Order: sequence, then structure tokens, then C-alpha cells
Amino acid sequence: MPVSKVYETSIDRLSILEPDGTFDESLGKGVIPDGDAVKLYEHIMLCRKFDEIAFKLQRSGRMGTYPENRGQEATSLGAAYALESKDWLVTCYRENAGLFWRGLPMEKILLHWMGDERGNQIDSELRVTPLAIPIGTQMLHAVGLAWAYKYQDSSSVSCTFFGDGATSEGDFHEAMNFAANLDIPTLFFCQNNGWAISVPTSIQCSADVLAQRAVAYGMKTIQVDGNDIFAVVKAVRDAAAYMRETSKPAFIEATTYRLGDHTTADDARRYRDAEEVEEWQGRDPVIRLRKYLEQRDLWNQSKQDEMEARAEKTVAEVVKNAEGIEPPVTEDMFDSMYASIPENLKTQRRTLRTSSLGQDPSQLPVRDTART
Ligand SMILES: Cc1ncc(C[n+]2csc(CCOP(=O)(O)OP(=O)(O)O)c2C)c(N)n1
Ligand SMILES: [Mg+2]
Repeated sequence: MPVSKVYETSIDRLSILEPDGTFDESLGKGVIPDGDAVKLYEHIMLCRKFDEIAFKLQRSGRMGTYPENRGQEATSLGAAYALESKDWLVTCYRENAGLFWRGLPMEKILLHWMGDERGNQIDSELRVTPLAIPIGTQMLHAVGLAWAYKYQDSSSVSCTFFGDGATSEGDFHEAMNFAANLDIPTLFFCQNNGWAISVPTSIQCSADVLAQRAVAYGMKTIQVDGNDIFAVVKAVRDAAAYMRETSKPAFIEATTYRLGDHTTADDARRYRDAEEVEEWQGRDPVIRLRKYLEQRDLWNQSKQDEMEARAEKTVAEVVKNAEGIEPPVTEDMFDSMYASIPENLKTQRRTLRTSSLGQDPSQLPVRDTART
């Protein structure tokens, strides 16, 4: 029997604004109007200030842990900018830029990392879900949301963000399969930053590019330079138009890099080469966007100084608000979990502050005091 080819494909990569500021007019013209480009740049700089202050809060014992976003801002921000307010953003934990752009109060993110459940209580009108720390779980929620809106005949779509590491989770494959088979308009937005904490992408995935995973599910896909906000906006806009028209899902792999540690509990110097970090510093989304603006006379040093002073003031106010509210109630961590609390958790909740460490004292084994 002759051997014949049954399937062949290729995956495109999109980039518009290069690290040196070179801009591809044929692809990029009209993608982001000048006024918006300035606003997006200012927004990233505000997020950088937020990152810096949040890091210091953790180091001075005022916050449990914190994952720096530095280096990855163009991914979630580009997506939030390209989508509409009726679309859901279903994030993991490194998407401050997109969440703040949508309108999430900055205090919420600080409260979350301070271990305060009130950081997870978000106005549903904003259409963003709370941060998802268990890797991969949010992708299923995103598919469920878009499925529900499809039932309602709405043109809302959902966009879920996740890392390279998350694509090795079962939840990822279940979500992808569901969305593809049932025609659910979810945008799977993979932020491939090359590392899942200390594990490089090449160890946890044998495919050459992560977008190949989408091909396996029959899903439309593209790879973009995730540090190029123009490429991200264009890719997300195209994907959203396709999803609204066909009700099918789409997959974007954005290549990017976290310039900081995984979280404040990590020390990336133990597993990443200094040369690699330096190379990616040169591809920082902020540097190229600033070059773009300066080339068009839209930005200069005095605007930068003024904006930095404004950002400092804004973040200081946010910290004051987050730290100024009355302390949280410990029981919150049980009350936010289930619609009705299971019996074993009710016991834990009741005995939280007792020496029985969450067990029902009446159920504890009786100590044989006669033998001691
Ligand atoms: C289900 C689950 N397993 C393990 C962890 C511990 N953990 C936290 S972040 C992380 C790596 C995630 O890597 P990636 O998806 O690439 O995201 P990145 O932080 O690089 O954006 C792991 C394994 C977790 N939070 N949840
Ligand atoms: Mg990663």
C-alpha cells in the first residue's frame, strides 16, 4: 500500500515592532492609534511601579509573597486592549497589566497577595475572574463561561491566560478538547516565558513550539512576539473576530520572558544564566514601545519624569488603601470556597483557633493516662 500524506500544516509567527524600534508599517498601520499607544506605555510604566512597590512590601514583611510581572506586561495588556468589555478575562497570576486596564482596582491584587479574601471579591460587571494559583484550573472556567454565553446567544467571548508549564496539565487538555469539540469561543492565550519556575519549556514539552498543541485539537493558532504589543493586539483582535464569527476557539502562543524571579520565594539565579536574562532585557516591551513613541515625537524625558512621579503617587495611595482597611476575618478562607460548606470544613472552621488544629475535639482519641 502506498504511503500518502494525510496532514500537513505550518504555524505563522507575527511580529510588528522589533526590539530596536523598527516598525512594520504594512502589518502595523492603524493597529494602535497614537493616543492609545501613549496610554498603553504609561499603563505599563504604572504596572512597573506597582511591581516595584509590591516587591518591597513583601521584603519588608507586609505581604506574603508576590510574583513580579516585569517583562510580560505586553501580553495581557495587549489582549485586554484588543478585547471588549463584554468579554471575560480569565487569568492566572501574572496579568496585572491586563486586569488593571480592564478596571480592576489595584488594591485587589495587593489584598490577594496579603492573603485577604476581599482581594478575590470582584465586581462581576468587570468580567474578570479572581487570580488562579492552582495551575491550569482557570482554563476550564473560561470554557464554561464562554459556553454559557453561547447558550444565551451573546457575542461575548472568554480569554484565558496561562503559562507554558500549564500546557502540561490535564486541565489544559480537557479545556482545549471541550472548546474545540463543542465550538466554544474561548481564546487560549499561552504566555510562553520559557520557564515553569525552574523547569525550562524544553523539558516539559517535546514539541518545537507550543502552538502545535492547538493544531492537535484542530484549533486555529498563531505564534506572536509577546513583547511586541502591536503584534499581540493584532493577533487578539483577529482571533476575537474569528471567534465571534464562527463560535470556535483559538489559540495564541506569545513568546515572552519574566525578567524577575518566579515569585519572591524564588531565586532564579540558581537556574537561569545571566546571559539569557541580559538578552531578554534587550527585548523588554517597554524599551521598544518607548523607542516607537520617541521616533514619532509622542514622548520625551520630561513626560517620562512627570509620569513616573504620577505613578509613584498613585501606587502609594493604593498601598495606603489596602493597608488601611480593617483586618480580615480568618473564617473568610472557608466562607469563600463553597456555596454550602462540607461538614469536615465546618469543623475546621469552628476549631480554627483551638489546639485541636481543625479536628473536632469530641472525635479525638482519648489519651490513655493510666500508662503515662
Ligand atoms: C496544580 C499546581 N501544581 C503545581 C503548582 C506549583 N506551581 C506554581 S507556579 C508553577 C509553574 C507554572 O509555570 P507556567 O505555567 O509556565 O507559569 P509562569 O509562572 O511561568 O507564568 C508551579 C508548578 C501549582 N500552583 N498548582
Ligand atoms: Mg512559564
